[in-house]
Amino acid sequence: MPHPTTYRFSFGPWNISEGADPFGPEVRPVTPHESKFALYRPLGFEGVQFHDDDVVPDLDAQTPAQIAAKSVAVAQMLKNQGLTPEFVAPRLWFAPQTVDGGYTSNSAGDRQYAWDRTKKCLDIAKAVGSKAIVLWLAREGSYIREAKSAKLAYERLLTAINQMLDYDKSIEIWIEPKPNEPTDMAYVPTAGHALALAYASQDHKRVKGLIETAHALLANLDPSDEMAFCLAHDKLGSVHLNDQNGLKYDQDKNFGGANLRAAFNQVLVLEDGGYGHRGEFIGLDVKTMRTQAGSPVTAHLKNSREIFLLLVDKARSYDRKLVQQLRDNRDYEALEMYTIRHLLGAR
Ligand code: 3MF
Ligand code: MG
Repeated sequence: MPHPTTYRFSFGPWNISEGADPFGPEVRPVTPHESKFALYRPLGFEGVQFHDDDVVPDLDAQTPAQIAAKSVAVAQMLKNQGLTPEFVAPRLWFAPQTVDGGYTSNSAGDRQYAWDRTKKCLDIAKAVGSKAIVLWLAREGSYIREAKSAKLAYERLLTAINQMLDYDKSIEIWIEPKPNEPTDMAYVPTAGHALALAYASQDHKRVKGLIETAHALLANLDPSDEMAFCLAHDKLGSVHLNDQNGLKYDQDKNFGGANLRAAFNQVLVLEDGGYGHRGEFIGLDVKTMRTQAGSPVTAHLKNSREIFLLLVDKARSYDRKLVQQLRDNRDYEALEMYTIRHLLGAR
């Protein structure tokens, strides 16, 4: 038996939020980024996930020298706090140039903006010492089918990925698939699409997937299978564990909060797939409930981490011999009952 993995946890500063939603404003005062970083270690987290402008605010208005200086300052702050930058993601969904997508926009000017912004993101990743960037392809899709050529869009995505691999010869690119929201239909909705792009690229070893529970569920897929698919290709760069109650808006609920058994199966796949042995992070992408009092609210992060660790205990005490025997006997009724009893702690 290999040593049990000691998991390392990460989250992004956006996970400590003020509670605004499309129907109402903030309900808590803003917590400045600088004070968020001090919260990581005490909560049991050591990895920080960034958007490019979480590192360098107002990025589009900064000169290269300003970008470099700010990145160095953030790298130093991380060092002082004992934190590791897990990834940096180009925010390609906020600027006026990304209203109809970046890499797949019909406008050559917008595509140029997307590439310029991506280069800044790659520079920032290098400067803060992050080994990966994440592509959550928020607006690379369409609201109506006739709006874009999907074939051309896939070709443009591949070209953009190859340009990134070329621009930075050591960076890894982790694609975070999501089937919809904000677009009606996204071009990279599943792990299968992400890995197909990876294999088509000029250096596939550096292109991987980041699987988010809620995004897989929005695609009506099982998140543990999406993770297993990436693991089978040695291409699970990271995870965004959370939960989702059915096919509705992206909820980012606490891990296991909607479906404990599905959460257990994700933990089982990560455990059995050797995830984390090379320092991969257990990333959480969870949103605090708008109803929660206090500021800053961090209970959802602490709780999701604890739920994960409780499920690791369940995964480690899951009787593999019995499971094998029940599989051999093809007695899935008994296997299901054993699993439920195990999860409920029933004797
Ligand atoms: C959107 C997401 C995003 C991404 C983040 C980093 C706000 O549904 O999940 O979180 O995870 O942009 O890629
Ligand atoms: Mg996410």
